[in-house]
Amino acid sequence: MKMKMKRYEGNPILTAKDFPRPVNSVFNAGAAKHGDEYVLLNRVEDLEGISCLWVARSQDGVHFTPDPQPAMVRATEGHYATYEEYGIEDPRITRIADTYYVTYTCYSRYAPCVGLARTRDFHTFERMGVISLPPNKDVVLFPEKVGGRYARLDRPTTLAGKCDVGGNIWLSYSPDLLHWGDPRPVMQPRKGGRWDNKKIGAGAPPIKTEQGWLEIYHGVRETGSGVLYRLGVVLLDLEDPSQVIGRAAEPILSPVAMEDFLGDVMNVVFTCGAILEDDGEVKIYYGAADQVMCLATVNVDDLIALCLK
Ligand code: M1P
Repeated sequence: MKMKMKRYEGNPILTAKDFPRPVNSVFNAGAAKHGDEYVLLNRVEDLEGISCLWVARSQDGVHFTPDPQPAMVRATEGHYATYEEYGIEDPRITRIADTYYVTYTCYSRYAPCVGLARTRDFHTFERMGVISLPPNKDVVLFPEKVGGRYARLDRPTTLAGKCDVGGNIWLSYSPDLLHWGDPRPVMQPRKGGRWDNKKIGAGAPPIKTEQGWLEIYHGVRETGSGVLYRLGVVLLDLEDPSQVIGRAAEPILSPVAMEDFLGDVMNVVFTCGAILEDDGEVKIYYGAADQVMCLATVNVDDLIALCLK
């Protein structure tokens, strides 16, 4: 069976021009369904190059309208200012019970680390804590406890040198979403000239399927003209997500459309959010060229089959 990934013909679904004030770019949005509404929590970069998180809403998952104001901007005073000095980026949304948790990258002179916030209504957001040391990013929470503990994937950035590779995906556990430990390596960049040979990072929060946790991740390859970001898919064991059941050999989405090149960072598709619909369609929201938001759809069974091939 051949996987049928369909890019929305009206891409991009959000651009800087859609926002009520001048901004540089909108990309890498977390995604959720909240009641009748689809919500994107977008990374919006201002004209100075500082990112904030900005909600856009939709009735159909395709046509989005941004709120009048951002939902979260970097803290400039108080406890969080230390971590968010250079902005907040790349939010992922996970619903656990009736609360939506947002993990996001906090940027500062100390390198990226990870913040956790929560909301119930997508109007007010409450910061809960900083949940990693730097450098770490690309954190996604699992939507339910695994073996009685909260679980997450992250990417502590090991430097090359004596280490074989950097940019691996790890699993860790927590009793309360704030304190994390018991880390286990999950997967590494693949060697050789493969599409994900330089570094990888979790993309959308894991989707539970009967066959395992389905994780859409990004993989990076260094090329003569810079980095090339693509999306891939992997199936993790339901009870022990550090165990890979199957990892698709090929990427599921690559930069090929005009909007994937025409932006601040060309050759990039990058996801922070995907929604599984009742009919099996997966809506993958992705940032293109670190400039605009786009949508692609695919059947969940096609993704699972690709992992098991
Ligand atoms: O420019 C491409 C991406 O680069 C970074 O990705 P990673 O998480 O792999 O380090 C991030 O800055 C991301 O926002 C950006 O899209």
